[in-house]
Amino acid sequence: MALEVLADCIITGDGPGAQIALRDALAAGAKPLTLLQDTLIPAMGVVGEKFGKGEYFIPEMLLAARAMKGCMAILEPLLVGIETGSAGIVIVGSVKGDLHDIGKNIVVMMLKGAGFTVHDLGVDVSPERFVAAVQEYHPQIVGLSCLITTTMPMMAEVIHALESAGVRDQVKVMVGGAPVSQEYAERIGADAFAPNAGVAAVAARDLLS
Ligand code: B1M
Repeated sequence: MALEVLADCIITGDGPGAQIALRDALAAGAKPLTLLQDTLIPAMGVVGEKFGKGEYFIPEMLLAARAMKGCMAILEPLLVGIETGSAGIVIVGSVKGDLHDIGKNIVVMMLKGAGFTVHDLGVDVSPERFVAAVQEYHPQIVGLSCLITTTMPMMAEVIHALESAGVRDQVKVMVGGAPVSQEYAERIGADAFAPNAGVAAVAARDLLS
């Protein structure tokens, strides 16, 4: 019941209600990762469907996103745990032109939970900023997130910028986001594709093994 209320609060953009339902579910013994994967993420999918059908507009999407972020703030300390950041260094960002960050933030959480030190560059990150961050943080992995088909080519632009700056062979590039596929990742010369945050953490470890 609490789970239905939680999903409904996300879909209707009721942030305070979502946080109460989430805390109730946690108190009843629900696992943080299960709540994220089985309730919160699918609820955002419903929001997307409603937007796609013309039932929701930007304000409803923003309210749902805010409710989701409130819940993620509660879950983050539970998911990240006490790993020390010894697995490697990753920089992550949503590519230029893309303001979606919920999925990217979940990837950041899961990478931290898997022991990586993560530098989150935020959203609308230009290829030049990715290059500068490689030079500043010396990561082993560059993570690119993209949610809209029109910003997908920006992933290839980032890889091109890394090549032009002479740092492409110093890093592995991992790409993800709803419109991205394994085939697209291979086409643009990325080293890994992850369809979700859980796979992203495993793929990051695989890239460095
Ligand atoms: Co936007 N939006 N949006 N939106 N939005 C989508 C993506 C859309 C599919 C909705 C739809 O039409 N049904 C559609 C894109 C269509 C397309 O590309 N063809 C769309 C559109 C069109 C737009 C605007 C253009 C709308 C407009 O202005 N007319 C606009 C674009 C703004 C911009 O970026 N320049 C826009 C704006 C917004 C809001 C700002 C209102 C808000 C974002 C708020 C925010 O993120 N802070 C928003 C939202 C909320 C959505 C939907 C509803 C939900 C996205 C989300 O958070 N999903 C979305 C519909 C949908 O996804 N079904 C939609 C939940 C999240 C957990 O999943 O992000 O896929 P996801 O992340 C997953 C995986 O993809 C993967 O792991 C994550 C967790 O498991 N993953 C990675 C993600 N990044 C990864 C990186 C990795 C590895 C895995 O390695 C580095």
